[in-house]
Amino acid sequence: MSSPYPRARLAQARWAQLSVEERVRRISPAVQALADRMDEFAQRIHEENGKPMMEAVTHEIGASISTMRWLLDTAPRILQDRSLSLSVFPNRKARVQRVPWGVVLVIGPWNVPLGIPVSQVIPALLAGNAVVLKPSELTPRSAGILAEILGGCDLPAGLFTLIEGAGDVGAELIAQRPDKLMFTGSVATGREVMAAAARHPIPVTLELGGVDAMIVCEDADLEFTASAAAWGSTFNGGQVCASVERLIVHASIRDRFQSLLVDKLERIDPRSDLGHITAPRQRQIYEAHLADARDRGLEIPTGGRFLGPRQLAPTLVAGPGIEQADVWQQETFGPVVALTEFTDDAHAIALHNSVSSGLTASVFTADVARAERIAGQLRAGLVSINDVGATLYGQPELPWGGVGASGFGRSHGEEGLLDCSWPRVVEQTRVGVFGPKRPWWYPYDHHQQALMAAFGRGLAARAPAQRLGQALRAGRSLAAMLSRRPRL
Ligand code: TXE
Repeated sequence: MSSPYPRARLAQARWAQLSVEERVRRISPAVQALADRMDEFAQRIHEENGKPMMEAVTHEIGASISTMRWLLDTAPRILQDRSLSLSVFPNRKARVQRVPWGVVLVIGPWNVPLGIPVSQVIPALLAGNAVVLKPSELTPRSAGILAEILGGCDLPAGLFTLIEGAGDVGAELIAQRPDKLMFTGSVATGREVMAAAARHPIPVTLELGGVDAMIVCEDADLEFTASAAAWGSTFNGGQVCASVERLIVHASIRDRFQSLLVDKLERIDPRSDLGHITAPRQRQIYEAHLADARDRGLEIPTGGRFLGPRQLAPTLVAGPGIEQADVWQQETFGPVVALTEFTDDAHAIALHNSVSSGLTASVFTADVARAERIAGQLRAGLVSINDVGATLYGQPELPWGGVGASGFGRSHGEEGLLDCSWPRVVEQTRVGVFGPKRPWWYPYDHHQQALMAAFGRGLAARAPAQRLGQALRAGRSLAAMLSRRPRL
């Protein structure tokens, strides 16, 4: 494979010279292009990925439009130079500039084949980078929408390149040494990608999914919460990084909640509502997790069977010991949800934090203060009170990403945009402010040391009198230094 990077680097050198406002102006037509061809693009994603049209319109096109709109509106503010006043050197001027990485490699997944690349490619371009996108081999046509809408923009040739291929192509593109890597996919591949990037090293952002949990308190609106759980665990056929995979339900309402949920899961229409399996290999993961649950003697109150080659019936798994089962510990990435009960809030928090990943979480209760207390102790990148965390993916201001096995770094929000560049500090001062040399340069002597000691103590002191005392000591030492020390 010939490397796309030399061309990308030439384009990037020109692109980085433009102001952020000019980059915004040039990328802006892509938003309208996406909106104009919404139905056609949604149809393409629906056919290739298997998600319902409603989800293609909302989670792919709609979320992409909201993300792009916000980025275009706010990038000039977020990426502008930031002036700093300095506490140690108040006489100096400093500012932080955002410098593009150069060429950013984005390796995309198949579950949100347009929305996820948009949230990484567009901020990377706005920050002044060139981008090479390697979409999933299962959904190249959906990711190709991005190439089409950017194709109508006035961008230097080679600034954005889409390279199709499987994992070997992704590995080769890492070996060819981009300047920054954004990866979305499985934990196993994330580890490989990070190890390959470490050789150079290339900075990485990893979004590796999760086994996200919903905590249902005894005072929650159970009808509403069961509907949230049914949707949150099954939309896009459950192939969502922030899908609700675990339910932690207060013991006093567990039976009622479970029967409401079973009823709602059974009423999901597989023809119009339930997404199809996109990656055929997912079927083996579903089968393995269900076999593990059966081996452990867990109950499967509904589902647990395939409706065809590409659909698993919405499935609930419950019973004692579920916290050790695969459905609890690992991402099933299908329409499967595991349920257990809690007795008090500390128990719910411990159950939530009993897994190695933490992308999103939710707490359903009428008591917002209680939910805030719980949220403050959950190990997750985003906690929603009374909604499913996945909903917030379409809210572009909110940084998106996880902790632990869910990866690190963020897309979306200021954090996501800043992750597309590195900070360069430019600082300036004048020559000869305190004599011919800086007071801390050679040669060292006891006056200089006394000056630095007084300065340190002055910084530590809170009382004005103490500060003044140290300032006087520092002044005396400085005067002694300037008068006695031979010049170097
Ligand atoms: O993803 P892979 P898979 C999780 C989910 C799912 C599991 C398996 O749990 O069940 O991953 O999915 C490219 N070097 N998520 O196997 O392999 C590959 O071509 C460089 C979570 O399909 O991680 C594709 O473009 N690149 C999730 C991308 O990596 C490599 C989204 C993802 O593929 C590579 C999808 C290599 N060595 C799956 N090997 C989320 N976080 O939302 C593969 N790729």
